[in-house]
Amino acid sequence: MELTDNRFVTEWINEVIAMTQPDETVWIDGSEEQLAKLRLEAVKTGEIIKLNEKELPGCFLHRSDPRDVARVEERTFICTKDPSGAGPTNNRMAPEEMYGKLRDICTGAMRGRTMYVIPYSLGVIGSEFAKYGIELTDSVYVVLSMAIMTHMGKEVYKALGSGSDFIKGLHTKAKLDPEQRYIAHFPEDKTIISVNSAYGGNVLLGKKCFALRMASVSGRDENRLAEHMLILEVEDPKGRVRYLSAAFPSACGKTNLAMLVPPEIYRDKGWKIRCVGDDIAWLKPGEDGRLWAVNPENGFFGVLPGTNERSNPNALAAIKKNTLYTNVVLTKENTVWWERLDGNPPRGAVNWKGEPWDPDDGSSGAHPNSRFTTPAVNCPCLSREYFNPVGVPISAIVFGGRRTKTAPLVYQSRDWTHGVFAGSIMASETTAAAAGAVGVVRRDPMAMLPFCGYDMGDYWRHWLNMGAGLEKAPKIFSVNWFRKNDDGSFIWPGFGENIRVLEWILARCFDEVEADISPLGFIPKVSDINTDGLDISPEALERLLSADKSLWESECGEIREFYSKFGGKLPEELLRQLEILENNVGTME
Ligand code: GTP
Ligand code: SPV
Ligand code: MN
Repeated sequence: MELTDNRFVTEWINEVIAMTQPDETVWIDGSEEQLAKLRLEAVKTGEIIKLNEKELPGCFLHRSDPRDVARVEERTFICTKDPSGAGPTNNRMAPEEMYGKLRDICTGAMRGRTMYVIPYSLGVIGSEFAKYGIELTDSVYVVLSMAIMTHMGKEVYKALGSGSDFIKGLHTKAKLDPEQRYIAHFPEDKTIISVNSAYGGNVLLGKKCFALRMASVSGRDENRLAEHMLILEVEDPKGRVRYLSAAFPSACGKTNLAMLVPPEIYRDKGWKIRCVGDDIAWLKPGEDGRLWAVNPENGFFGVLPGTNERSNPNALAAIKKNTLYTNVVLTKENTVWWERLDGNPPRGAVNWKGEPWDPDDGSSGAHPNSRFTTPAVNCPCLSREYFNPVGVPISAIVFGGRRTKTAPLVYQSRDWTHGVFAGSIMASETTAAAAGAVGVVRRDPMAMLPFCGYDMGDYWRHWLNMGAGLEKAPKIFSVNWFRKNDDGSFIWPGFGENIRVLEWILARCFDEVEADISPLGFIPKVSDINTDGLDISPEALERLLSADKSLWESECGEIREFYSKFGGKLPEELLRQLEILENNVGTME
């Protein structure tokens, strides 16, 4: 049954039906009855596997094609008429050319299949931040995932009314052919088309495609930002509640920081951390001159390997029910396992591909980018503000990445412009979240390299403008939890202990602590990072906070080279900041 007579919706759906030729069209209404029916059907076809109802109630396992396990940045395109619309860091194809390719792939692609019509909202339906989308897909996995990750259901049609202000999303698994895989964005047509994949960020079109790539483009015109950021609520022992947002590249610690459990000595003092978001933040200036943030999502699509009782007990508790697992080990008891969950890899289990698995043979059981999809309400530390449509006021913005040697544990930028510079020069080792080599350092400005939907130079200009319009702009910090000793071990304990750095960051935001001036910016006095209960010497902490002259000399060279790609789009202010950094590095010992 059709759920809307909005002709912008129905005409487009009819066009897609004519092209893809599904056997049947099912309108998703968001009801539990309909979802339960779809789960049953998907279990019958083998698309998902029902897990042990006693241990993991309402949970299912999904296995993706072994050649389809992560985002594909090489095959992700921004398709603008303007040849310079995508900038030097995105792949671009002219719209006609991409539409032509996609038409060939999509024609008849849904024959023998059902097409589902998914209405969803990013942000609470009807709220000021909210934006709407409709995804057409031939994948039940996508329907079940979108039901968890977005505010999904027929109420969206009511909010949309007879208007055309929604993002059209078309997804078909087609033949899952990696050579013909395209994740294509048409910002001028408010359209996303994704073909030949059935995995996560490639196909849940509300996530990276809409909430970041498309929303970053509209954000430029609407005085907003759409960022790859977590949002964290910190309550200190005095009962003061403050919010931070943090941008780390994929698989670099957002979910973990967003669900941080303070160590005992912090808990005893009364510190509390609550989660407002773990992956995406939409930000805009409030009337009070502060920057306000909401999380447009309704669930978590989080990395499983490394998730355990010590690293992220909140995530572990969240995924005990109503969770969709992708690409993990299935045990004899119909439960799941992944690397570093515990020290007891199961015997007689099957690996993420469904093959018999011997934990002693050196192969990994779960895929390194295996993930959970779980509703936000499952998270034990969810902030009460999670669903607040107005959002939360941000005191600090934190940038971070995986750097083995170069970046210090933490430093504060001198002002907003210097902070935008710090974001623009971010670099991080690549991870399994995207197809391609892992562990290679690349520049990933604001953790948005794969997600900024327009020219990154214009995006930096937009960041600078946003700050200029804020009377009480957040302070900007850079962190690195991933510095290593020469023996390859992490120096900083990370995870829950990261609160020690957050404490300093907040103290700086509210003028409660002095700092030292370093070539990079403000750094903590060693005695101002609380190390009580930690096995870390003042010398080691000093090393963590230090910056090496020769490493930063080559860093400056690489930044200059990276910046040169942007030509006239590079804001002058950032070039000035680079000159200051080069000068400062020259004075290092
Ligand atoms: P996306 O969902 O891909 O955007 O990633 P994310 O930024 O949310 O990453 P996540 O929190 O899932 O962390 C990914 C990996 O980083 C996991 O294997 C974690 O165990 C590891 N990790 C997270 N925080 C820390 C930390 O403080 N120290 C160390 N050493 N590892 C960490
Ligand atoms: C990321 O890669 O940053 C993710 C996972 O959060 S995905 O949704 O696949 O993009
Ligand atoms: Mn992400």
